Amino acid sequence: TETPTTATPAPLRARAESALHACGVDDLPRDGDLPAATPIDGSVLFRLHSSTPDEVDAAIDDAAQAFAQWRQAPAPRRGALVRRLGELLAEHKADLATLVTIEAGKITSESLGEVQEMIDVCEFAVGLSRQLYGRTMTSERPGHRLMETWHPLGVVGVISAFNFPVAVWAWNAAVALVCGDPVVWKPSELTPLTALACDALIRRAAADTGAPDGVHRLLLGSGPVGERLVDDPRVALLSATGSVRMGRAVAPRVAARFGRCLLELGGNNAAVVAPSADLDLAVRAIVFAAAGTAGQRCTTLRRLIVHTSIADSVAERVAAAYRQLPVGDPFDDGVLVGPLIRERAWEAMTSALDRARAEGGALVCGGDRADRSGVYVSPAVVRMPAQTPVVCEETFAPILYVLTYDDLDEAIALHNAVPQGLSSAIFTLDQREAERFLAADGSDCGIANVNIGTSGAEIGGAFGGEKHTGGGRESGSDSWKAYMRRATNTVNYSDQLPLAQGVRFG
Ligand code: UN1
Repeated sequence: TETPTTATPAPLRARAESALHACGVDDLPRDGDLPAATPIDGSVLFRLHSSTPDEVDAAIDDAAQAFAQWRQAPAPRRGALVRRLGELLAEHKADLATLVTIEAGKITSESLGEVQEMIDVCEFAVGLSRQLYGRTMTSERPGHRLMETWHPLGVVGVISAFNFPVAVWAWNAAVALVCGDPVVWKPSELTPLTALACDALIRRAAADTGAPDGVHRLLLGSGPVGERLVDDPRVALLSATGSVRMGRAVAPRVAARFGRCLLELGGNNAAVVAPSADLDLAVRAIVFAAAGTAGQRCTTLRRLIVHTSIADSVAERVAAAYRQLPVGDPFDDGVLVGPLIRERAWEAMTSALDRARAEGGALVCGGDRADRSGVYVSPAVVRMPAQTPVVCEETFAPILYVLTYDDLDEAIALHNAVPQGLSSAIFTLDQREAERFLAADGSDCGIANVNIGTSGAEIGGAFGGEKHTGGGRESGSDSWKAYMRRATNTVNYSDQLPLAQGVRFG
Protein backbone atom coordinates (compact mmCIF):
# COMPACT_ATOMS: atom_id res chain seq x y z
CA THR A 1 0.00 0.00 0.00
CA GLU A 2 2.74 2.43 -0.98
CA THR A 3 1.72 5.64 -2.67
CA PRO A 4 4.32 6.57 -5.26
CA THR A 5 5.99 9.86 -4.63
CA THR A 6 5.39 12.72 -6.99
CA ALA A 7 7.70 15.08 -5.15
CA THR A 8 11.08 16.05 -6.54
CA PRO A 9 13.52 18.43 -4.87
CA ALA A 10 12.74 21.42 -7.07
CA PRO A 11 8.98 21.55 -6.38
CA LEU A 12 9.56 21.02 -2.67
CA ARG A 13 12.07 23.85 -2.57
CA ALA A 14 9.68 26.12 -4.45
CA ARG A 15 6.84 25.16 -2.11
CA ALA A 16 8.98 25.88 0.93
CA GLU A 17 10.07 29.20 -0.54
CA SER A 18 6.55 30.37 -1.22
CA ALA A 19 5.30 29.34 2.24
CA LEU A 20 8.26 31.12 3.84
CA HIS A 21 7.67 34.19 1.73
CA ALA A 22 3.97 34.26 2.69
CA CYS A 23 4.98 34.19 6.38
CA GLY A 24 7.32 37.12 5.84
CA VAL A 25 10.70 35.40 5.43
CA ASP A 26 12.23 37.05 2.43
CA ASP A 27 15.93 36.54 2.26
CA LEU A 28 17.12 33.15 3.34
CA PRO A 29 20.84 32.99 3.97
CA ARG A 30 21.86 30.34 1.44
CA ASP A 31 25.57 29.84 1.78
CA GLY A 32 25.78 28.59 5.35
CA ASP A 33 26.75 25.31 6.96
CA LEU A 34 23.31 24.31 8.28
CA PRO A 35 21.44 22.08 5.84
CA ALA A 36 17.66 22.50 5.73
CA ALA A 37 16.57 19.10 4.48
CA THR A 38 13.27 17.33 3.89
CA PRO A 39 12.62 13.74 4.96
CA ILE A 40 10.15 13.45 2.06
CA ASP A 41 12.99 12.52 -0.26
CA GLY A 42 16.04 13.22 1.90
CA SER A 43 17.16 16.17 -0.20
CA VAL A 44 18.76 19.37 1.09
CA LEU A 45 16.64 22.40 0.19
CA PHE A 46 18.80 25.23 1.51
CA ARG A 47 22.04 25.76 3.39
CA LEU A 48 21.39 28.20 6.17
CA HIS A 49 23.61 30.20 8.41
CA SER A 50 24.16 28.85 11.96
CA SER A 51 24.24 31.42 14.75
CA THR A 52 27.77 32.30 15.81
CA PRO A 53 28.69 32.55 19.51
CA ASP A 54 28.61 36.35 19.20
CA GLU A 55 25.16 36.22 17.64
CA VAL A 56 23.93 34.00 20.47
CA ASP A 57 25.22 36.46 23.06
CA ALA A 58 23.72 39.41 21.20
CA ALA A 59 20.34 37.66 20.97
CA ILE A 60 20.30 36.96 24.71
CA ASP A 61 21.36 40.54 25.32
CA ASP A 62 18.48 41.87 23.20
CA ALA A 63 16.05 39.67 25.11
CA ALA A 64 17.48 40.72 28.48
CA GLN A 65 17.05 44.38 27.52
CA ALA A 66 13.53 43.78 26.28
CA PHE A 67 12.73 42.15 29.63
CA ALA A 68 13.37 45.44 31.44
CA GLN A 69 10.46 46.97 29.48
CA TRP A 70 8.27 43.94 28.93
CA ARG A 71 7.95 43.06 32.59
CA GLN A 72 6.39 46.47 33.17
CA ALA A 73 3.75 46.12 30.46
CA PRO A 74 0.46 45.14 32.10
CA ALA A 75 -0.23 41.45 31.51
CA PRO A 76 -3.39 42.06 29.42
CA ARG A 77 -1.29 44.25 27.13
CA ARG A 78 1.20 41.44 26.82
CA GLY A 79 -1.81 39.31 25.95
CA ALA A 80 -2.48 41.62 22.98
CA LEU A 81 0.82 40.48 21.43
CA VAL A 82 -0.15 36.85 21.81
CA ARG A 83 -3.64 37.53 20.45
CA ARG A 84 -2.06 39.05 17.34
CA LEU A 85 0.29 36.09 17.04
CA GLY A 86 -2.73 33.77 17.17
CA GLU A 87 -4.42 35.76 14.39
CA LEU A 88 -1.33 35.57 12.21
CA LEU A 89 -1.01 31.85 12.85
CA ALA A 90 -4.63 31.35 11.80
CA GLU A 91 -4.00 33.42 8.67
CA HIS A 92 -0.89 31.41 7.81
CA LYS A 93 -2.09 28.04 9.02
CA ALA A 94 -1.71 26.39 5.61
CA ASP A 95 1.74 27.93 4.99
CA LEU A 96 3.10 26.76 8.32
CA ALA A 97 1.55 23.32 7.89
CA THR A 98 3.25 23.02 4.49
CA LEU A 99 6.59 23.79 6.11
CA VAL A 100 5.93 21.27 8.90
CA THR A 101 5.19 18.58 6.31
CA ILE A 102 8.29 19.47 4.32
CA GLU A 103 10.63 19.51 7.31
CA ALA A 104 9.15 16.96 9.73
CA GLY A 105 7.37 14.72 7.19
CA LYS A 106 3.99 14.86 8.93
CA ILE A 107 0.84 14.16 6.94
CA THR A 108 -1.11 17.30 6.09
CA SER A 109 -3.88 16.68 8.62
CA GLU A 110 -1.37 16.32 11.46
CA SER A 111 0.58 19.38 10.30
CA LEU A 112 -2.60 21.44 10.28
CA GLY A 113 -3.42 19.99 13.70
CA GLU A 114 -0.05 21.07 15.00
CA VAL A 115 -0.65 24.65 13.84
CA GLN A 116 -4.16 24.51 15.36
CA GLU A 117 -2.49 23.56 18.65
CA MET A 118 -0.45 26.77 18.37
CA ILE A 119 -3.58 28.83 17.78
CA ASP A 120 -5.30 27.11 20.71
CA VAL A 121 -2.45 27.83 23.11
CA CYS A 122 -2.40 31.49 22.01
CA GLU A 123 -6.10 31.72 22.88
CA PHE A 124 -5.45 30.05 26.20
CA ALA A 125 -2.57 32.42 26.96
CA VAL A 126 -4.62 35.50 26.08
CA GLY A 127 -7.22 34.43 28.65
CA LEU A 128 -4.44 33.70 31.10
CA SER A 129 -3.11 37.23 30.70
CA ARG A 130 -6.05 38.35 32.84
CA GLN A 131 -5.80 35.43 35.25
CA LEU A 132 -2.27 35.33 36.65
CA TYR A 133 -3.77 34.93 40.07
CA GLY A 134 -1.95 34.93 43.37
CA ARG A 135 -3.56 33.90 46.66
CA THR A 136 -4.28 35.88 49.75
CA MET A 137 -3.79 34.05 53.02
CA THR A 138 -5.12 34.89 56.47
CA SER A 139 -2.32 36.31 58.57
CA GLU A 140 -1.84 35.06 62.13
CA ARG A 141 -1.15 38.68 63.17
CA PRO A 142 -3.79 41.38 63.66
CA GLY A 143 -3.62 44.31 61.24
CA HIS A 144 -1.58 42.32 58.74
CA ARG A 145 -2.24 41.19 55.21
CA LEU A 146 -0.51 38.18 53.68
CA MET A 147 -0.59 37.59 49.95
CA GLU A 148 1.46 36.48 47.00
CA THR A 149 2.25 38.25 43.74
CA TRP A 150 3.45 36.61 40.55
CA HIS A 151 6.11 38.56 38.69
CA PRO A 152 7.81 38.01 35.32
CA LEU A 153 10.83 35.73 35.68
CA GLY A 154 13.29 36.79 32.96
CA VAL A 155 14.51 35.51 29.63
CA VAL A 156 13.17 32.06 28.74
CA GLY A 157 15.39 29.86 26.57
CA VAL A 158 13.43 27.32 24.53
CA ILE A 159 15.09 24.26 23.00
CA SER A 160 12.65 22.22 20.92
CA ALA A 161 12.68 18.95 18.99
CA PHE A 162 12.03 18.13 15.33
CA ASN A 163 8.84 16.16 15.89
CA PHE A 164 6.70 19.07 17.03
CA PRO A 165 8.73 21.79 15.37
CA VAL A 166 6.27 24.61 16.00
CA ALA A 167 3.66 23.61 18.61
CA VAL A 168 6.15 23.11 21.43
CA TRP A 169 7.62 26.54 20.72
CA ALA A 170 4.10 28.01 20.86
CA TRP A 171 3.29 26.30 24.18
CA ASN A 172 6.33 27.96 25.65
CA ALA A 173 6.34 31.27 23.83
CA ALA A 174 2.63 32.10 24.23
CA VAL A 175 2.70 31.43 27.95
CA ALA A 176 6.14 32.98 28.57
CA LEU A 177 5.19 36.16 26.72
CA VAL A 178 1.99 36.80 28.69
CA CYS A 179 4.00 36.07 31.84
CA GLY A 180 6.32 38.94 30.85
CA ASP A 181 9.28 36.86 29.71
CA PRO A 182 11.09 37.38 26.39
CA VAL A 183 11.92 34.16 24.53
CA VAL A 184 15.14 33.02 22.87
CA TRP A 185 14.46 29.92 20.78
CA LYS A 186 16.86 27.25 19.57
CA PRO A 187 14.77 24.85 17.45
CA SER A 188 16.00 21.45 16.32
CA GLU A 189 18.69 21.79 13.67
CA LEU A 190 16.44 19.53 11.58
CA THR A 191 13.62 22.08 11.36
CA PRO A 192 15.06 25.58 10.83
CA LEU A 193 12.56 26.63 8.14
CA THR A 194 9.44 26.32 10.29
CA ALA A 195 11.33 28.26 12.96
CA LEU A 196 12.19 31.09 10.56
CA ALA A 197 8.51 31.33 9.62
CA CYS A 198 7.41 31.51 13.28
CA ASP A 199 10.07 34.10 14.05
CA ALA A 200 8.85 36.27 11.18
CA LEU A 201 5.25 36.01 12.44
CA ILE A 202 6.09 36.88 16.05
CA ARG A 203 8.20 39.82 14.87
CA ARG A 204 5.24 41.08 12.91
CA ALA A 205 2.92 40.60 15.88
CA ALA A 206 5.37 42.54 18.06
CA ALA A 207 5.56 45.39 15.55
CA ASP A 208 1.76 45.47 15.15
CA THR A 209 1.16 45.66 18.90
CA GLY A 210 4.04 47.92 19.93
CA ALA A 211 5.87 45.24 21.91
CA PRO A 212 9.66 45.56 22.19
CA ASP A 213 11.32 43.87 19.25
CA GLY A 214 13.60 41.86 21.56
CA VAL A 215 10.70 39.85 23.02
CA HIS A 216 11.70 37.12 20.60
CA ARG A 217 15.00 35.94 19.19
CA LEU A 218 15.74 32.90 17.07
CA LEU A 219 19.00 30.97 17.08
CA LEU A 220 19.78 28.39 14.42
CA GLY A 221 22.27 25.60 14.74
CA SER A 222 23.11 22.44 16.62
CA GLY A 223 24.52 21.48 20.01
CA PRO A 224 27.05 24.27 20.61
CA VAL A 225 24.42 26.97 19.98
CA GLY A 226 22.11 25.33 22.52
CA GLU A 227 24.96 24.97 25.01
CA ARG A 228 25.59 28.71 25.01
CA LEU A 229 21.94 29.27 25.80
CA VAL A 230 22.07 26.64 28.56
CA ASP A 231 25.08 28.23 30.24
CA ASP A 232 24.11 31.90 30.01
CA PRO A 233 23.17 33.24 33.45
CA ARG A 234 20.77 35.74 31.87
CA VAL A 235 18.52 32.84 30.84
CA ALA A 236 16.26 32.51 33.88
CA LEU A 237 14.34 29.46 32.67
CA LEU A 238 15.50 26.89 30.19
CA SER A 239 12.62 24.90 28.72
CA ALA A 240 14.03 21.93 26.84
CA THR A 241 12.19 19.24 24.89
CA GLY A 242 14.10 16.28 23.51
CA SER A 243 15.87 13.08 24.47
CA VAL A 244 16.74 11.89 27.96
CA ARG A 245 20.38 12.13 26.89
CA MET A 246 19.93 15.84 26.10
CA GLY A 247 18.15 16.41 29.44
CA ARG A 248 20.95 14.70 31.33
CA ALA A 249 23.45 17.05 29.71
CA VAL A 250 21.38 20.19 30.18
CA ALA A 251 19.89 19.84 33.67
CA PRO A 252 23.13 19.79 35.73
CA ARG A 253 24.53 22.74 33.79
CA VAL A 254 21.47 24.88 34.43
CA ALA A 255 21.37 23.71 38.06
CA ALA A 256 25.05 24.63 38.50
CA ARG A 257 24.17 28.27 37.87
CA PHE A 258 20.90 27.97 39.88
CA GLY A 259 18.83 28.55 36.76
CA ARG A 260 15.43 26.95 36.36
CA CYS A 261 14.83 24.03 34.04
CA LEU A 262 11.60 22.76 32.51
CA LEU A 263 12.28 19.38 30.95
CA GLU A 264 10.12 17.39 28.54
CA LEU A 265 12.17 14.32 27.72
CA GLY A 266 11.44 10.87 26.39
CA GLY A 267 8.38 8.74 26.88
CA ASN A 268 7.85 4.99 26.74
CA ASN A 269 4.11 5.10 26.81
CA ALA A 270 1.92 2.09 27.40
CA ALA A 271 -1.74 1.16 27.20
CA VAL A 272 -3.36 -1.56 29.27
CA VAL A 273 -6.11 -3.41 27.40
CA ALA A 274 -8.49 -5.09 29.83
CA PRO A 275 -10.91 -7.93 29.02
CA SER A 276 -13.93 -5.60 29.15
CA ALA A 277 -12.46 -3.10 26.64
CA ASP A 278 -14.48 -1.90 23.67
CA LEU A 279 -12.08 -3.45 21.20
CA ASP A 280 -13.31 -1.62 18.10
CA LEU A 281 -12.58 1.68 19.81
CA ALA A 282 -9.36 0.41 21.40
CA VAL A 283 -7.89 -0.85 18.14
CA ARG A 284 -8.54 2.46 16.39
CA ALA A 285 -7.02 4.39 19.29
CA ILE A 286 -4.00 2.06 19.43
CA VAL A 287 -3.28 2.36 15.72
CA PHE A 288 -3.37 6.17 15.78
CA ALA A 289 -1.27 6.39 18.95
CA ALA A 290 1.33 3.80 17.85
CA ALA A 291 1.66 4.34 14.11
CA GLY A 292 0.55 7.98 13.76
CA THR A 293 3.34 10.50 13.05
CA ALA A 294 5.33 7.36 12.10
CA GLY A 295 5.87 6.66 15.79
CA GLN A 296 7.74 9.93 16.28
CA ARG A 297 5.74 11.63 19.03
CA CYS A 298 7.07 11.68 22.56
CA THR A 299 3.56 10.46 23.45
CA THR A 300 3.62 7.64 20.88
CA LEU A 301 2.23 4.34 22.18
CA ARG A 302 5.18 1.96 22.41
CA ARG A 303 3.96 -0.81 24.75
CA LEU A 304 0.65 -2.66 24.77
CA ILE A 305 -0.11 -4.61 27.94
CA VAL A 306 -2.99 -6.89 27.02
CA HIS A 307 -4.97 -9.33 29.15
CA THR A 308 -3.91 -12.88 28.23
CA SER A 309 -7.47 -13.85 27.30
CA ILE A 310 -7.64 -11.33 24.45
CA ALA A 311 -3.95 -10.90 23.56
CA ASP A 312 -4.01 -12.97 20.35
CA SER A 313 -7.06 -11.26 18.98
CA VAL A 314 -5.89 -7.74 19.90
CA ALA A 315 -2.44 -8.33 18.36
CA GLU A 316 -4.05 -9.74 15.22
CA ARG A 317 -6.55 -6.90 14.89
CA VAL A 318 -3.86 -4.25 15.33
CA ALA A 319 -1.65 -6.05 12.80
CA ALA A 320 -4.56 -6.26 10.34
CA ALA A 321 -5.10 -2.50 10.66
CA TYR A 322 -1.35 -1.92 10.26
CA ARG A 323 -1.27 -3.90 7.01
CA GLN A 324 -3.86 -1.49 5.59
CA LEU A 325 -1.99 1.67 6.60
CA PRO A 326 -1.00 3.77 3.60
CA VAL A 327 2.68 4.70 3.99
CA GLY A 328 4.09 7.31 1.64
CA ASP A 329 4.50 10.94 0.64
CA PRO A 330 2.90 12.92 3.45
CA PHE A 331 1.47 15.43 0.96
CA ASP A 332 -0.52 12.68 -0.82
CA ASP A 333 -4.20 12.35 0.06
CA GLY A 334 -4.98 9.22 1.97
CA VAL A 335 -1.45 8.63 3.24
CA LEU A 336 -1.45 8.10 7.01
CA VAL A 337 2.20 7.36 7.70
CA GLY A 338 4.92 9.61 6.34
CA PRO A 339 8.70 9.16 6.44
CA LEU A 340 11.02 8.84 9.40
CA ILE A 341 13.07 11.95 9.94
CA ARG A 342 16.43 10.54 8.77
CA GLU A 343 18.61 7.46 8.17
CA ARG A 344 19.64 7.33 11.80
CA ALA A 345 16.01 6.68 12.77
CA TRP A 346 15.92 3.64 10.50
CA GLU A 347 19.18 2.38 12.01
CA ALA A 348 17.65 2.76 15.47
CA MET A 349 14.50 0.94 14.33
CA THR A 350 16.30 -2.05 12.77
CA SER A 351 18.66 -2.33 15.68
CA ALA A 352 15.73 -2.33 18.15
CA LEU A 353 13.93 -4.98 16.07
CA ASP A 354 17.08 -7.14 16.01
CA ARG A 355 17.45 -6.80 19.75
CA ALA A 356 13.77 -7.60 20.28
CA ARG A 357 14.18 -10.84 18.29
CA ALA A 358 17.31 -11.70 20.27
CA GLU A 359 15.36 -11.11 23.49
CA GLY A 360 12.68 -13.61 22.42
CA GLY A 361 10.30 -11.35 20.48
CA ALA A 362 8.29 -12.40 17.44
CA LEU A 363 7.57 -9.89 14.68
CA VAL A 364 3.85 -9.91 13.88
CA CYS A 365 3.99 -7.39 11.05
CA GLY A 366 5.93 -4.47 9.61
CA GLY A 367 9.55 -3.46 9.94
CA ASP A 368 10.16 -3.21 6.18
CA ARG A 369 11.59 -0.25 4.37
CA ALA A 370 10.38 0.88 0.96
CA ASP A 371 12.88 1.04 -1.86
CA ARG A 372 12.80 4.77 -2.58
CA SER A 373 14.50 7.92 -1.38
CA GLY A 374 13.46 9.00 2.10
CA VAL A 375 13.00 6.61 5.02
CA TYR A 376 9.58 5.02 4.50
CA VAL A 377 8.94 2.10 6.84
CA SER A 378 5.99 -0.09 7.68
CA PRO A 379 5.10 0.23 11.36
CA ALA A 380 5.96 -2.90 13.33
CA VAL A 381 4.13 -4.97 15.93
CA VAL A 382 6.30 -7.32 18.02
CA ARG A 383 5.05 -9.84 20.60
CA MET A 384 7.44 -10.02 23.54
CA PRO A 385 7.68 -12.82 26.11
CA ALA A 386 8.50 -10.26 28.84
CA GLN A 387 9.40 -6.61 29.35
CA THR A 388 13.02 -7.12 28.21
CA PRO A 389 15.67 -4.37 28.08
CA VAL A 390 14.82 -3.19 24.56
CA VAL A 391 11.18 -2.67 25.61
CA CYS A 392 12.33 -0.42 28.44
CA GLU A 393 13.99 1.97 25.99
CA GLU A 394 12.38 4.63 23.84
CA THR A 395 13.17 3.98 20.17
CA PHE A 396 11.90 6.93 18.15
CA ALA A 397 10.29 4.83 15.42
CA PRO A 398 6.99 2.96 14.94
CA ILE A 399 7.51 -0.22 16.97
CA LEU A 400 4.72 -1.48 19.20
CA TYR A 401 5.69 -4.17 21.70
CA VAL A 402 2.87 -6.41 22.90
CA LEU A 403 3.06 -7.91 26.40
CA THR A 404 0.44 -9.87 28.33
CA TYR A 405 -0.88 -9.83 31.88
CA ASP A 406 -3.24 -11.88 34.04
CA ASP A 407 -4.31 -9.47 36.76
CA LEU A 408 -4.45 -5.69 36.96
CA ASP A 409 -1.78 -5.36 39.67
CA GLU A 410 0.62 -7.17 37.38
CA ALA A 411 -0.37 -4.91 34.47
CA ILE A 412 0.22 -1.76 36.52
CA ALA A 413 3.55 -3.08 37.81
CA LEU A 414 4.69 -3.79 34.24
CA HIS A 415 3.35 -0.44 33.15
CA ASN A 416 5.37 1.48 35.72
CA ALA A 417 8.55 -0.61 35.45
CA VAL A 418 10.24 1.56 32.83
CA PRO A 419 12.41 4.62 33.48
CA GLN A 420 10.16 7.06 31.58
CA GLY A 421 6.82 8.44 32.83
CA LEU A 422 5.10 10.58 30.21
CA SER A 423 1.76 9.22 28.97
CA SER A 424 -0.41 6.19 29.63
CA ALA A 425 -3.84 4.73 28.96
CA ILE A 426 -6.20 1.99 29.97
CA PHE A 427 -8.93 0.53 27.79
CA THR A 428 -11.66 -0.87 30.03
CA LEU A 429 -15.38 -0.53 30.63
CA ASP A 430 -14.93 -1.55 34.25
CA GLN A 431 -15.08 1.55 36.44
CA ARG A 432 -13.06 -0.02 39.24
CA GLU A 433 -10.21 -0.80 36.88
CA ALA A 434 -10.33 2.66 35.32
CA GLU A 435 -10.25 4.44 38.68
CA ARG A 436 -7.52 2.17 39.98
CA PHE A 437 -5.38 3.06 36.95
CA LEU A 438 -5.83 6.78 37.69
CA ALA A 439 -5.24 6.42 41.44
CA ALA A 440 -2.06 7.04 43.45
CA ASP A 441 -1.05 3.39 43.09
CA GLY A 442 -1.99 3.31 39.41
CA SER A 443 -0.15 4.80 36.43
CA ASP A 444 2.92 6.79 37.48
CA CYS A 445 2.83 9.03 34.41
CA GLY A 446 2.13 12.74 34.00
CA ILE A 447 -0.70 11.85 31.63
CA ALA A 448 -3.10 8.98 32.37
CA ASN A 449 -6.08 8.37 30.08
CA VAL A 450 -9.11 6.10 29.96
CA ASN A 451 -10.46 4.75 26.68
CA ILE A 452 -8.31 7.08 24.60
CA GLY A 453 -4.75 6.65 23.37
CA THR A 454 -1.57 8.08 24.82
CA SER A 455 -0.97 10.80 22.21
CA GLY A 456 -2.85 13.82 20.96
CA ALA A 457 -3.25 15.74 24.21
CA GLU A 458 -5.22 18.98 24.23
CA ILE A 459 -3.50 22.21 25.26
CA GLY A 460 -5.81 22.90 28.23
CA GLY A 461 -4.13 20.36 30.49
CA ALA A 462 -0.61 20.49 31.85
CA PHE A 463 1.66 18.48 29.54
CA GLY A 464 4.65 16.54 30.79
CA GLY A 465 5.77 13.56 32.79
CA GLU A 466 7.71 12.07 35.63
CA LYS A 467 10.93 10.10 36.18
CA HIS A 468 13.28 10.26 33.16
CA THR A 469 10.69 12.35 31.32
CA GLY A 470 12.03 15.21 33.40
CA GLY A 471 9.13 16.41 35.57
CA GLY A 472 8.31 19.59 33.63
CA ARG A 473 4.79 20.76 32.81
CA GLU A 474 3.97 22.97 29.86
CA SER A 475 0.93 24.39 28.14
CA GLY A 476 -2.35 24.48 30.10
CA SER A 477 -3.62 24.35 33.70
CA ASP A 478 -1.23 26.24 36.00
CA SER A 479 1.93 25.45 34.01
CA TRP A 480 2.38 29.24 33.70
CA LYS A 481 3.75 29.30 37.25
CA ALA A 482 7.03 27.86 35.98
CA TYR A 483 7.46 31.03 33.91
CA MET A 484 7.02 33.47 36.79
CA ARG A 485 8.53 34.16 40.18
CA ARG A 486 6.37 34.26 43.27
CA ALA A 487 6.80 36.97 45.88
CA THR A 488 5.14 36.49 49.26
CA ASN A 489 4.10 39.86 50.70
CA THR A 490 3.28 40.66 54.31
CA VAL A 491 1.78 44.12 54.81
CA ASN A 492 1.42 45.57 58.29
CA TYR A 493 -1.34 48.19 58.36
CA SER A 494 -1.41 48.46 62.16
CA ASP A 495 0.70 50.64 64.47
CA GLN A 496 1.98 47.58 66.35
CA LEU A 497 4.82 45.26 65.48
CA PRO A 498 3.72 41.80 66.59
CA LEU A 499 6.25 39.10 65.65
CA ALA A 500 5.11 35.84 64.14
CA GLN A 501 5.19 32.65 66.21
CA GLY A 502 4.73 34.81 69.35
CA VAL A 503 8.41 35.78 69.42
CA ARG A 504 9.31 38.67 71.74
CA PHE A 505 12.40 40.75 71.00
CA GLY A 506 13.18 43.55 73.41
C1 UN1 B 1 5.69 15.80 21.61
O1 UN1 B 1 5.63 14.71 21.02
O2 UN1 B 1 6.80 16.33 21.82
O3 UN1 B 1 0.01 14.96 22.87
C2 UN1 B 1 4.53 16.60 22.00
C3 UN1 B 1 0.49 15.07 21.75
C4 UN1 B 1 0.81 16.44 21.24
C5 UN1 B 1 2.11 16.93 21.75
C6 UN1 B 1 3.23 15.95 21.68
N1 UN1 B 1 -0.23 17.35 21.61
O4 UN1 B 1 0.72 14.12 21.04
